[in-house]
Amino acid sequence: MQDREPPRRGVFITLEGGEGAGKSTQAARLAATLRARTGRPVTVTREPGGSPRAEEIRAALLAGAAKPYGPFAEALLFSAARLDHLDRLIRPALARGEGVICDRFIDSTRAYQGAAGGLDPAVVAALERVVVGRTRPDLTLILDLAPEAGLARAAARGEAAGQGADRFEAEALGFHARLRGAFLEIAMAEPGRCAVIDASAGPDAVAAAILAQVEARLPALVRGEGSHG
Ligand code: Z5A
Repeated sequence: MQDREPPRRGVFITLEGGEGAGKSTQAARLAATLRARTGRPVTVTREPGGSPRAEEIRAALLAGAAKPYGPFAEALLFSAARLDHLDRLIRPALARGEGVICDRFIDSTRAYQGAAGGLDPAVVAALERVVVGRTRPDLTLILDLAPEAGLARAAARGEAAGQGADRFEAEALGFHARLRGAFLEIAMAEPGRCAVIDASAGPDAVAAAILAQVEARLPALVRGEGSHG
């Protein structure tokens, strides 16, 4: 059988949090900073999506095509997208020694389909085991923001682009409050992997807080020595 997980030399960082917390903004900023400091390639990617086939699944998921089938079926589709993304983009980049920064990953499945959607955590963990295997993030930055503030940011951006709310943005405020609690619980349960960042400040202050965590937790990466701190 083909080894899905070749030896890994690059660093894998994920950003997580609720809608409009600033993940995309900060993923791009962190990548630019790391490229400038280390002179090494850093790929910015996202979930669902990140590879051509996974982007097709993303379009269906965000249009709400899987919602009638319930959180288990949605989790299977997010996992199918993740499998392709891991095989085609994330694992090859890490094997080449490149950095990978991913906007959402396994913790979004735990929070959205698990804690907020009601899917049994044992099922979520089983999917992680078979789909993600050893390709776990070295560092997960959880951008914490009150859901009202995040949804307002996302709505303002949507209005500017002439777009309405997607399948998840359209959920009630209680759903988003459960999500926030779920991300904070993940951070408490895995403090070695996760750092909580106050995302209510302006983009420069959030970027500085993120960089401080990366410097503290992955010092070799910031020194340009590649792999783990
Ligand atoms: N999902 C799931 O259910 N299960 C899974 O396993 C996975 C995902 C992987 C993907 O949507 C959806 O899929 C997501 C969860 C679900 N739910 N939704 N919706 P997406 O990728 O389209 O959306 P998102 O991940 O929630 O990201 P977002 O809404 O685009 O937000 P963001 O990336 O965190 O924020 P941003 O784009 O950087 O910033 C949003 C706006 O705020 C923008 O106008 C910025 O200029 C502004 N901004 C950014 N930072 C700041 C600060 N610091 N202050 C003020 N304004 C700011």
